[in-house]
Amino acid sequence: PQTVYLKDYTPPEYLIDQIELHFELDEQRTRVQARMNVRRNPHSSADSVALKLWGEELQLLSIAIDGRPLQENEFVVGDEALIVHEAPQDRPFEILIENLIDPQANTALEGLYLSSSMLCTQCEAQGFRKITWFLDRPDVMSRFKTTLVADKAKYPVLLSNGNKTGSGELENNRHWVSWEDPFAKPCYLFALVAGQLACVADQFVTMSGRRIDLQIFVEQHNVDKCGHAIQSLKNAMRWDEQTYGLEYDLDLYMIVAVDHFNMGAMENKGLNVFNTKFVLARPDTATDSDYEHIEGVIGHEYFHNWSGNRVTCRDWFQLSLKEGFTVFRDQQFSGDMTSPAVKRIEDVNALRTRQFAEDAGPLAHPVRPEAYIEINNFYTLTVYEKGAEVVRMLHTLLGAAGFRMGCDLYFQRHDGQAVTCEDFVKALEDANGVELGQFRRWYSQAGTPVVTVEQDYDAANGRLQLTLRQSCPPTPNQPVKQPLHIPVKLGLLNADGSPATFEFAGQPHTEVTLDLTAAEQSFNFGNLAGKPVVSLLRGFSAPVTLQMPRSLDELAFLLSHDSDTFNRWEAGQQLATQAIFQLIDSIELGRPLQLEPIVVDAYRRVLADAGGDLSYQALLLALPEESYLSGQMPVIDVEAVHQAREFVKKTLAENLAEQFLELYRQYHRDESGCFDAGAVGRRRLKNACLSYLCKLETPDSHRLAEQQFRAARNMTDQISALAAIVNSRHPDQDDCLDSFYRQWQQEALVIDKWFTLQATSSMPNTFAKVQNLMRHPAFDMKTPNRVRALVGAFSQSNPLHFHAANGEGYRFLADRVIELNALNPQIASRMVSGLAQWRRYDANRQSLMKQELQRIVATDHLSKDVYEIASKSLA
Ligand code: HT7
Ligand code: ZN
Repeated sequence: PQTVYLKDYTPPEYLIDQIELHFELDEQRTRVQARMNVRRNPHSSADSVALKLWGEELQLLSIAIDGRPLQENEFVVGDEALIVHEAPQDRPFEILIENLIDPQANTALEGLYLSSSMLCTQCEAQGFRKITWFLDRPDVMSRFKTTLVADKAKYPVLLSNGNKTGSGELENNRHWVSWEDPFAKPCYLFALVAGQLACVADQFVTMSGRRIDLQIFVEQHNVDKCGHAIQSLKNAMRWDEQTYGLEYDLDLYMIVAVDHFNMGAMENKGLNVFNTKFVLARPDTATDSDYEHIEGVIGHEYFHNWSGNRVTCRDWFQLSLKEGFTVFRDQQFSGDMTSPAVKRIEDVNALRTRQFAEDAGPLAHPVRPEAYIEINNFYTLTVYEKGAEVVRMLHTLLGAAGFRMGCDLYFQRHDGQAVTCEDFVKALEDANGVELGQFRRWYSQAGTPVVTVEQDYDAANGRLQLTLRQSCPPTPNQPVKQPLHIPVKLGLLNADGSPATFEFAGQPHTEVTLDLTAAEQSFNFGNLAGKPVVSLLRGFSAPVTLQMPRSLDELAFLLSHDSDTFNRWEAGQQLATQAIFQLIDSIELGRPLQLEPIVVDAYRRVLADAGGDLSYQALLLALPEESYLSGQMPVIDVEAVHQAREFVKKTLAENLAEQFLELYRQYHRDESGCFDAGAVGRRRLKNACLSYLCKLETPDSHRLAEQQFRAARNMTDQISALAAIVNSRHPDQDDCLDSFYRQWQQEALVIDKWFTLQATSSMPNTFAKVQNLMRHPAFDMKTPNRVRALVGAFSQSNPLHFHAANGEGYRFLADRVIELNALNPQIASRMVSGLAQWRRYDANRQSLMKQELQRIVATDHLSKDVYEIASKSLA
């Protein structure tokens, strides 16, 4: 397969100013007519007279230029494109193409496909070429007019981008609806939907007083699960006005929820298509976290209307321009809607466990990649989450007001254009009169930098010197790294835990942001009354690994006193991490296990501090995840990590059983349907206590979990109790799982949870259960949510069983990847990631994982998607 390089970018040779699309919709034979106004691009210096239009899996019916049908020798149709040998050069011209497509055969879910009984499209990144031949690249922006014709009974609702301009009846029970989008857009933002859909409607009045119709389309049985999504949309619209001064631009905003979707949602102009998972919620079917994710994803897609749609990407290497920026915006939004402290910790936790692993492995790439075989493989944690961290650092360096001025200039300067990450940074520079030259390296350099710290305290003069050193390990094709511009937020604590005031650069401060730009740099802080405790990288001000040796005492002190909520949590994580690593050493040396009393005391204090934000308190109680701990080991030992972490959890439960039970009782009440921060926090804290208590494996703790499971009237309490049951030796485990299945068998999203709970259980026999679940009538390889719930959850969130030393987990995953490759290459390639980190394990596992990757690469008819990930993993 061919590699595409950023360095080879050239402007398009032709432009398409307008396209009129006419669809005769049918499940197996949809007829597409595309009438395009084409002209030579005055900014292209190419001199070929040929016109190449991308298209795949299409059946051509006719092609004409300016009304004249083309002869067979005037064009050629290949697997990937249609080439007109000589297109008119001296004038704009019209091409009319007619073709057929088969939505029912489309299991890859890109282009036009059938989801349940609904027809819908997914065009990002390059799905439009599966609809008709076109200049399918984001820097070709066209105005779209779309007419949909379909059977009225099967497809009473016919939607596309923009505003509805007409509709009517036809013979044979058919009807038509036409749509026009006044904003020029790249074809990846095109969408159509047809189906028997119910509409939940509302309105929003913008800051300038315009009334916008909001419509969510779902299957009839889901109408009662749209309230939260519509409220989230209104919250997002208001927030973007207040925070960025950005107003919605059409009169109508539509969201359609579909069962079959490769990702979370898609920001098509005026017509978002969503995975049902990120729309539907009712207190008894969705957890508090589901409610938060829905609000976040609804916000994310809405924010794309400016950061992505009005200002779009010049080419796909610039993907983070829209995705990194929009993730940053959705993170800000979610923080403002819930708790900024909790949201920040959750985001950093995900980044460090998952993106850091990507950045340290064979698939590492810069936020702005330089080469790809299949662009769908670059919708990665690096482009999205690290990209958001890069934007966050710009926000930190410029301050909130400076960042806003930069964004204003960016949107004003580039409205209606397809631009680059460079254009974004330049707008921020120009608006603030600053120079961000070195900062740009964050876009081009892969890998997670490591920052080390050396402290030198001069007691006689009350001065502290910190020497910071940065380095970055080699990544594929980047053996040597340049120093980055790293903002490091710092505060100092007095011996009594209060914030210290100190002198830095001649001024008194309680907090500063240091600009670390050199490989090694020293910073001096004066006017100190005594030796302070340093709180560094506050708020996780840069996506780096901070190596700062600390004693358990110092960590316990910071856990009690740091005024920075992120660093307080981080101190607790490091305390637990150090304790777990001591135990891993003992396991490997065959010594008895013992938990340091200081750790128990620290958690006792966390339990006692019941004031304030209970969601935050629950996070303080959560031990670092196994995957995060594994990421810190030179050679991952999955069994030792699991055993040591379980030991800590059980020991804390034994020593603090009374406190856990007391807090559980204090906050155990039925507040189903209530989603304010207080109720959510009470549920989180109570369920964290239950999870500890169940480690006791006593009849009392089993009873507590089962009572909560059976009495719960909200999904958070029900699934938390079931998780505690499934991860313990509870005698009624199977009965609870069966009764949950019977209760929820009509609710696909709840059944996904049922699959995931079983796939992620740490109990023995899990692999056999997973194999049985593959044969369950509710399992379906053509439904991405199901595949993620079972195969994805097992291979990515059950390290203990997936990495079984006999290789059965690896073989299982490779078999699934090979099956999926023929059905849905995007989903197949995402599943390969379970094997990509093979170099991190012992020799036996390395060889077993490699063998499976080699088997995948040797498969006939391998998709570009899977080939790229599997072959790069082996390289
Ligand atoms: N911009 C959207 C990306 C997306 C996508 C990409 C490839 C294949 C399928 C897809 N579905 C959605 C989602 C987003 O980031 O908002
Ligand atoms: Zn996005």
